Amino acid sequence: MKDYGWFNNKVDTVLIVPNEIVLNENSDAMFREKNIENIETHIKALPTNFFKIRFFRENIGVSILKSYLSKFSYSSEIVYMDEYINTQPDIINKIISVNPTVIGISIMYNLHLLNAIQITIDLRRKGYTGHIVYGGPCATLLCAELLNNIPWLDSVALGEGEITLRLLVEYIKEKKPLSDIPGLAFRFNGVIKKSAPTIVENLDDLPFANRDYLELFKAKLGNMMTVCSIYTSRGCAGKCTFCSAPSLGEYSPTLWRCRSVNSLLNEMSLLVEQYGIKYFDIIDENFFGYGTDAYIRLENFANGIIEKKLKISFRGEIRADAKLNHDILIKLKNAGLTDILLGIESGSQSVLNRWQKGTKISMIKSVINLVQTMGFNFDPAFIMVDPITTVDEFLESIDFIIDTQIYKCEKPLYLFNEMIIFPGTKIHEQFLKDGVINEPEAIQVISLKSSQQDINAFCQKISFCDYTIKDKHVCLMWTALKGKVNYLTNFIEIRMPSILSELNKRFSDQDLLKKELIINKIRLYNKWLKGLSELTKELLLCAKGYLKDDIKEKQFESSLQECIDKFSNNALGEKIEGFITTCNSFLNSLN
Ligand code: B12
Ligand code: SF4
Repeated sequence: MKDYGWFNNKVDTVLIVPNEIVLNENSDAMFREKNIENIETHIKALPTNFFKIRFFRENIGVSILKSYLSKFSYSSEIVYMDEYINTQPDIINKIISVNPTVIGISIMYNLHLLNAIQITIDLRRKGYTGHIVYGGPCATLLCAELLNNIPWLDSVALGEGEITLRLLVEYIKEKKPLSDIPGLAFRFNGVIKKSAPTIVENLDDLPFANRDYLELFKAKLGNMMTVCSIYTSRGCAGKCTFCSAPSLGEYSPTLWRCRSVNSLLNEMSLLVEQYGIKYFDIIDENFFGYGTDAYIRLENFANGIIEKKLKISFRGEIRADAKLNHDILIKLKNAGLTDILLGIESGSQSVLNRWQKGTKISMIKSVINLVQTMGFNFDPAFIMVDPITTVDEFLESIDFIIDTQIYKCEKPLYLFNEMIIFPGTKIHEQFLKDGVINEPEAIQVISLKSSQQDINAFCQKISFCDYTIKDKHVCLMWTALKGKVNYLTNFIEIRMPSILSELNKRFSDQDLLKKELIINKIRLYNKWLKGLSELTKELLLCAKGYLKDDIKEKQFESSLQECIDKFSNNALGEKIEGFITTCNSFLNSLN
C-alpha cells in the first residue's frame, strides 16, 4: 500500500503503530471505536461509510515524534501495521534492510500489546540487532512487566517521548550511556533503571505533527478525507481513580499545559489549506483546561477561527466541572464546535465519590441541560458498572439516563460500558488491596520461541483484570444486558456495514426495480437506526424492572429479547436475523 521508496535510504528511526488486536473476546467486546483500519478499507467503504471517515484518527503521538526528530536532523518513518495485515513478514524484512538505529513501537492501550510483541520477536528472529524501544501510555504504565519479561526489548520511554527518543537516537549513535537520558526505563545489570522524566515545557516549541497519513489519503481519495486529529493541550489535573491520566501525571510534572492560540490557529489554517480539512477532532483529555487563563484562551481561540474565516467544525472532550457557561459555549459554537464528549461517568453520586470524579449530579445535570438546549451533538462518557456496583447505584444511573434523556445521543449503545481496570491506576491498586480483584498469575518470560497463544496469555496477564461483579443481582442483569448490547453493536458496526457496502457497490448495475428495492432496504435500516434511542430506553426500563424484582430472573433475558424483536418488527418488518437473511438472499439475487 505505502510507497516503499524510503526503504532505499538509511533511516535513523522507524516508528511502528501496531495493529489493534482484541486479547480476550469476552471482556474486550466492550471496547469501542475501532481506531484505524487501513486506507483500502476506508476507500472500499465509501460512500456508505462517511460516518467512519468522520472519526478517522491518525496516531498523533508518533506523528509528533517524527517531526520532532526531523527538527534535530534525524530521519524517521512511520509504519502503520494495519496497512500490512497480510504482509507483516514482508514489511519487517524491509525495515531490517535499512538497519535503523532505533525502532520505536507505540503502545497506547492494551489492544496494541500483542502485535507490538509479535513485531519485536519477528525483528529479533530475523536478526535485527539495533535498539527497540516501546512508548505510549500503556507501555509507560507497564514498563516493569514489559522489561522484566521481554529480554528482546531494550527500553521503554516513559510519558512524553520527544526529548527521550531524540536523545536515545543521539546517545546510541554517539555510544553515550543510556543512564543519562531522561524518561527512559531500561535493564542494567539485571535490574530496571528508570530515569526521571522530562517534558517539553512550552508546547509551542514542538513542531506541528507530521501528516504523511493525510498525504496518503489525499493521493488516494483527493479531497474526500476532510477530518484530522489535533491536540491543543496535554495532561489533566483530575484524580479519577479509574483513569490512567493521574498515574501518567507522575511522568509529567506540569499537570495541564496548553499550546498558544497562535500556534494552534497556524496549524489549523495550514491543514485547511493543504488538505481541505473541515473537521478537527481535538484529542485533549481536557480541552477546557483550568482557571481564567484557560477560559481566555478558549475565547481567543474561538475569535481567532472567526477572524481567520476558517470554515471548520470541531469536537472536544470536556469535564463536567469545566467552567461551561452559555457565553463561552456560544462563542465556540459560532467558531465551529459541534460535538462534545462530556465526562459524566455515572448517574449515582456514591459512585462518583468512590471514583473521586469530583463532580456533583446536580452540576452534571445542569451542564447536560445547557449542552442539549444549545443543540450540540453530545456524546456522554458513561461507565455503568464496576465490580462493586450495587442495585441502588445501578438504579440511580438508569433513572439519571432517563431523566436527562442522554439515551437520545448519537450512539446510545455506547452508554453501556463496564469499568476496565487498568494496571497502574489507583482503582487497580485499591481493588487489589480490598481483594476485589486477584493478583495476576505467574507470568512466563517471552522467548523467541513463544507462540502466539503464549504471547496473548502474557498480554492478558499484565494488562487485563477480569472480574465478577460482587452483587449477584447486578451481575446477572449486566451479563444479560451486555450480551444484547454487544449483539446490537455487532449488527450495526459489523454485519450491516458489509451488507450496505455490497448493496452500494452493485447499485449502479441494477435495473430500476432492483434499485428501488435496494433503496428500500437502506430506508428500513435507517428507520431502525433512528429508533435506537427508544430501544435503549426500553432495555434500560427492562433492566430496572428486573432490579426492582418486577421481572423474574428467568424471564429477564427473554424480556430483553422481546424488546429488541418488537422494535425490529416495527422498523424492519421482521426480526434482525430475518432482516440479515433477507438482505443476503436479495444480494445473491443481484447480478
Ligand atoms: C485519541 C485517543 C483514542 C483514539 C485513538 C487514537 C489513535 N490515533 O490511535 C480512540 C478514540 C480510538 C481511543 C480509544 C480508546 N482509548 Co484512547 N486515548 C486517546 C487520547 C485521548 C489521545 C491520544 C493522543 O493522541 N495523545 C496525544 C499524543 C501527543 O500523545 P501520546 O499518544 O500519548 O504520545 C506521546 C507519548 O505517549 C509518547 N509515545 C507514544 N508512542 C510512542 C512510541 C515511542 C517509540 C516513544 C519513544 C514514545 C511514544 O510520545 C508521544 C509524544 O509525547 C488518549 C489520552 C491522551 N490525551 O493522551 C487516550 C488513551 C490513550 N486511551 C485510553 C483508553 C483506555 C482507550 C480505550 C481502551 C477506551 C475504551 N474503554 O474503549 C479505547 C481503546 C481503543 C479501541 N479501539 O476501542 C487510555 C490508555 C490507558 C492505558 N493504561 O492503556 C488513554 C491514555 C486515556 C486515559 N487517560 O486513560 N483512544
Ligand atoms: S477528568 Fe478525564 S482525563 Fe482527567 S482524570 Fe478524570 S477521567 Fe481522566
